[in-house]
Amino acid sequence: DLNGYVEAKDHTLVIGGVFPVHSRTIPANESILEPVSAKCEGFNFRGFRWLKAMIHTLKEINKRKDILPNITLGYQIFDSCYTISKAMESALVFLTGQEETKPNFRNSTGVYLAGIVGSGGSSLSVAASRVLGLYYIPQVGYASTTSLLSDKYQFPSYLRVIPSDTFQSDAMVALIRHFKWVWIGAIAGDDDYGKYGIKLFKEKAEIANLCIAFSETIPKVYSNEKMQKAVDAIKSSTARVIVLFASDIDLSPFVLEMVYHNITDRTWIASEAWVTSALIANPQYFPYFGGTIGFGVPRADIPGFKEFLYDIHPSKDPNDVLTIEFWQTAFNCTWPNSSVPYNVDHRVNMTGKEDRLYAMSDKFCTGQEKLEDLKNTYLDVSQLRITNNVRQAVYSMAIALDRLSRCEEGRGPYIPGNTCAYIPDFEPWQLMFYMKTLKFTTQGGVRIEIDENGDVTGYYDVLNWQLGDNGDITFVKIGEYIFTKSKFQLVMKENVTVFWNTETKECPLSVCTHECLPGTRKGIRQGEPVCCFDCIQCAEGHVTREPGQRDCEPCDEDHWSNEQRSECVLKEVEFLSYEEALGFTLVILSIFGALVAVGVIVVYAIHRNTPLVMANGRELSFIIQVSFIITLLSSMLFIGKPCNWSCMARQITLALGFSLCLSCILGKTISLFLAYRISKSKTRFISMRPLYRKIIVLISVLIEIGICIAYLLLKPPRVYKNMESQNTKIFLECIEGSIEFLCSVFGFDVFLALLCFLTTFVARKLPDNYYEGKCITFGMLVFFIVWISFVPAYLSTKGKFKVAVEIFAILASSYGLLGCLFAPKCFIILLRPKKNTNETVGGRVPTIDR
Ligand code: TCR
Repeated sequence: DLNGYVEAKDHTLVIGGVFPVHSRTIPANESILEPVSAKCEGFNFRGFRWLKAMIHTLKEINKRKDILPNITLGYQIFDSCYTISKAMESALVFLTGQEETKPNFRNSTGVYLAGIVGSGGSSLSVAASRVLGLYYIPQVGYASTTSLLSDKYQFPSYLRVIPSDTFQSDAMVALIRHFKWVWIGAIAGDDDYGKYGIKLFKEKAEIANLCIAFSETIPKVYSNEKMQKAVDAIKSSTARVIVLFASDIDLSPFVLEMVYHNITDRTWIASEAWVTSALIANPQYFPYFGGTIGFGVPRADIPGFKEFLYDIHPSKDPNDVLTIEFWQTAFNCTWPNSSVPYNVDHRVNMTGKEDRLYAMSDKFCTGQEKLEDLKNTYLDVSQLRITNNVRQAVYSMAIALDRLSRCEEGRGPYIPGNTCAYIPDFEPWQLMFYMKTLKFTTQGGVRIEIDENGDVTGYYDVLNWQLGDNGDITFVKIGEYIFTKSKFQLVMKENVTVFWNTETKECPLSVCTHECLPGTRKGIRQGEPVCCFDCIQCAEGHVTREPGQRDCEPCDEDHWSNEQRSECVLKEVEFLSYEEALGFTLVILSIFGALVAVGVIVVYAIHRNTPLVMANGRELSFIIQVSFIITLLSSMLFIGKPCNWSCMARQITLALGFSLCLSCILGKTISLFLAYRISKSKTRFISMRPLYRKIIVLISVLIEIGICIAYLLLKPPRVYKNMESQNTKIFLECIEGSIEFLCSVFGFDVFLALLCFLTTFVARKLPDNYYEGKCITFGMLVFFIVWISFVPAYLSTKGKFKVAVEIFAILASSYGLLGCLFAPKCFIILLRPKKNTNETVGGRVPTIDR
């Protein structure tokens, strides 16, 4: 069913041609049917033009008399559909001349062919499978693991009993993550196995956030230049862990290279193809490859196999060339009268030049050599891994054949008519049906289930290369990677020690840059892999607690970052406390002031009947002293840790203290003022009734109390944690609650003060012997000056100093008033008692209090 053109009749020779006239084949639907040549789609004009050009040229040549005069050229041209299988098919048609979907199944042995086990390496299986797939001839692989072969569109008849490399790359990533490596080198063999294997690994590593430091291939045909490229990459990279995806045969020149360049201190992650290879696991290479970790398919014991292997001798069959060669190589001798050359090595050596070594051993084999004395991979049955796979591949084919042979007519799988196939005359695609769904349990109890992609699942042994007691490399099982349909899991054994080929004999660290310490975060480097980064210190107020974090987290509002930015620490809470010098001094000052006021009271009480005291108004003076004590002591409420009640108390007591004090002074000044007015009008002195003065005091205090109560009830002041003004500290302060209320509370005091000032100012010239008016005027001035200068000072300070300024103003104004009002009087009472007599007082000045 190949599309194409033929013109062969009456021609002497035919030239074949294959052109991509179509771009692809149409995938066949369900394929237990007979194999058919795939149909194509996507007509490709360019390819068609190429085809036409060929025909045209041939015709032209046939017409010409100067080229091939008596010979005409025909042609047979096929459409490759741009597909390998189609191209293979046409190639086969060219060769066999059989344009059919069934080739000659009776093969060269003359017996029917059931299927094929094999092609070890992936590239080989791929090539073979392309042809075998055309006819659905079952092919069971035992070692080809490339993921490519899972594609049933390209390789419809390929099945295997070894898991695909998809699982292995998963396992490698899991292993790398287990040991916390992130910076990984990748080296691949230059074939389908290596290239697809490393590709899968890189894809999965990327998903797992690992970084590939470099990715190189080992050339299949020795090339010094290509090899050096890989060696240089390994040498110059900081990656200590390198994944090596290649078959052991391709690997051996690379191993020599490592030895030559003395590259040690690397941990190799081995792919399945070389992890247990005797070629590489040579004690000689242990300094370079010791500690290698890799994945091996499970090993098994095959009963009777060892005996079978030992049953070999060249004398059994003189035509068995392979046995003779085995014998010659193993015992380093020449078998008499045989044509088998001894020790032929066409290997390309390290210089890149090929040299052939023909070396006939002059020693003849006797046939008496003992296999028992031989230390040879052939006889080593301790690592039967792939060997066991071969066995399973053969078994699976046999079991499928067995199932086929048990088919009951009329109940068979083939449509139409539910027919069966019969041994020996069946067609391979009929066996394919049984192979595709094959599930069986081996003698060893291992379950094998071939899935729709021809793949199996299972588990890998995680092996570590260690030096055994006898100086050989042993593969110590350090864990298992289990992968079934439901589970993908790396289980490391706990009680085995892993050998590390590092200087410290500890697990290596494979990173591009070391993890960022707490307090710093990762900063990306433009254009470099994510594993290479800078560590940037967090900004103030931001921290990273664990190493290696990507972002700094902000501390919450009560906390701030410490010096290293590794932790949020509680912010320092600041307030004016009793313990510190400033607070303590202020307390002393206020107590001292209160004591002074008490002292004045005592002095007044002792001298209560002296004219001066009496003229001053005894009750009012007493109340004023009490109010001084209140205001002075109220300043202590400003010190210490503020809380809601102290915030309320401090403003209220202060305001009330002042209003009491000022209203008493007002009582005095109003009397003076009235006295002054009366003296001006030249009428008789009358003094204001003391009762009125008390009423004034009472009213103003009541008003103040009213405002205070409203303030407390409606919008009381409360504590506030001020975090805005400084980052590292919390200021515990009181906020007013309502600035309007606060202003009215103190506004009323100011109002009283103003009244006092005005009334005394007017009456200051009144001649009284104790300069009462002048004293009060002066005291009020001090009061104003203190509070006016308080405002800017208060507004420009912060935190506890704000409170200190306020206390200072309270103390200063109280001291000022106390001093101005009572110091001169106490001076007279105590030191100039002569002045404090009736005659000096009497007659001239009105006594205001009686
Ligand atoms: N898959 C490899 C070949 C291979 C091999 C082996 C060769 C595997 N394991 C063991 C020799 C010994 C795994 C491939 O090419 O697919």
